[in-house]
Order: sequence, then structure tokens, then C-alpha cells
Amino acid sequence: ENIAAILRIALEQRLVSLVYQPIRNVQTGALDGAEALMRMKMPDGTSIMPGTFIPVAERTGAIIELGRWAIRTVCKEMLATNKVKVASVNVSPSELKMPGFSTYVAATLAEYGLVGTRLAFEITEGVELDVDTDVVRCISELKRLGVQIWLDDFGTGFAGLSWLRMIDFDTVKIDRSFLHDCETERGRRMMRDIISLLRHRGLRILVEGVETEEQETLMRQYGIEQIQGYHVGRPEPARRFGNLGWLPS
Ligand code: G
Ligand code: G
Ligand code: MN
Ligand code: NA
Repeated sequence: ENIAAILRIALEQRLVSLVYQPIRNVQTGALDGAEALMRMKMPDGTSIMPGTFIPVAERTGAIIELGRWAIRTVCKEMLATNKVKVASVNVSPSELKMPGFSTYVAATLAEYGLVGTRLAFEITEGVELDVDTDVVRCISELKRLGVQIWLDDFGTGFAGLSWLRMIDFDTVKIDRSFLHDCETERGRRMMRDIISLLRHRGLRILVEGVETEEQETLMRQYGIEQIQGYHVGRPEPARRFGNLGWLPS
């Protein structure tokens, strides 16, 4: 298909790039890691956001190639250079269903001399997701490599709780809509209930969409481990990272 070919050309011509949004440990203030987000630049200089091209890539199968490129690039420009301790990559369920995904991940980590624990995959709790045996198998293979599995946008889809039943996630990212609702007592009660549910299951919690100091303080009081959002930092190219005070052991 046409668009699949365009995406392939975009990759070859380096029109696709990654930006990284920092993740802060809200208890210590340290930079814990960064999430990789894809960007596509058109020859005329305008940017296309993933919300536009990822669904097309998923439909045409081009997501497999884009996804592999993203994993390799994160290993090369963020992890091998020790710019962050942990970097996360968003993955579509269709990538996890492809035979050979975990083999590719293992080979890429080995190529850059990285331990699996430094890489995380964010799986979005979208409607289209069905937890089938292929996905579960792929996730156990990744976990055997030490790779972290995070649940993204928790609370926005129908599948959240059944995913929690079936998959041993390392971190759950609570969708930013719940944080924004924390302006009201009703919203704060909801947030505390979600935190309590996740705590009882032994999950690490990251809250997304922190835009103010007040929200950061509230999340610290709630005992959240990690936060992300414009208050911590916007997505930036890899070259903007580097003096983060973290040294590999
Ligand atoms: O950066 P932006 O707000 O446009 O990202 C929106 C969403 O696009 C992300 O939350 C994520 O779900 C998806 N996305 C971004 N980068 C990637 C990627 O590399 N692979 C996949 N599968 N999805 C991505
Ligand atoms: O689905 P996912 O959480 O991976 O989407 C990440 C996207 O969320 C980023 O590309 C960014 O555009 C958006 N985002 C990140 N931080 C904030 C924030 O503090 N406020 C808002 N409104 N959007 C954010
Ligand atoms: Mn994400
Ligand atoms: Na999210």
C-alpha cells in the first residue's frame, strides 16, 4: 500500500525521529528515565504526530519496521550513551503479536551491551487490545530478558483490569485525566482508590500529565513513585539529555 511505502521511505530518509519525555522520581527528585515518542517530519518541515501516522502504520504493517527502528534507536542514543537509566518505548499490540519480536529485542540489547532491565515497553490499554496467548507469550519472553512491561494510559479503556489480571506489569501509568480531576474532592477520592487498588497488587505507579508544582506535591503525598508531564519536562531530542547525574555501575 501507498502509505506503507511512504512510511518506509520516511524511515530511510531519516524523516522519523524520537523525542524523549523525562520521568521524575517524585520522592527523591531524581531523573528515573525517559519515554521515547515518535515524530515524523515532512520534507516541507511540518511535523506529523504519532496519533496520525501510528494507526496507519498499524493498518499497513509498517508498524513492525517503525517499532524495530525505535527500539534500536533508543538503545543507541539513550541507553548505550547512559543518558538515562531506563528508557521506555511505546508498543502496539500488533508488534507484540509478531513472531520474532522478543528475539529482535534480545539481539538489539546484546548488540549494545545492555541489560534488559534498562528497557521498558509501554502497552496502551486501548479498546482494540485483546490479551491473547501470543501477546502473553511475548510478554513472558521479554520479562525473561529482564525487560520491564508498563501499562500505559491506565483507566481509559475497557481492558485495564483484565490486563492487570493476566500480565505481571512492573509499572502502571495512570492516565492524566485522573490527575486533572484531582481539582475536586471527588476526583481526589477516585485517584486514592486507584492508587490503593494498584498498591494492593504490588505495582509501581507513575502519574502522567503533571503540569504544576501543586500536582507534584499531591502525588508525593500520595506516595506515588514517578511522575511525568510538562511540569517535569516536555519531550526533547536525545541531544538535550546528558548531565543527569547518573553513572552506570
Ligand atoms: O507524542 P504524542 O502525544 O503525539 O504521542 C501520542 C501517543 O502516540 C503516545 O502516547 C503513544 O501511545 C503513541 N506513540 C508515540 N510514539 C510511539 C511509538 O514509537 N510507537 C507506538 N506504537 N506508539 C507511539
Ligand atoms: O499516551 P501517552 O501517554 O504515551 O502520550 C504521551 C503524550 O502525552 C506526549 O506525547 C505529550 O504530547 C502528552 N503529554 C505529556 N505530558 C503532558 C502534560 O503534562 N499535559 C498534557 N496535556 N499532555 C501531556
Ligand atoms: Mn506512553
Ligand atoms: Na499515556
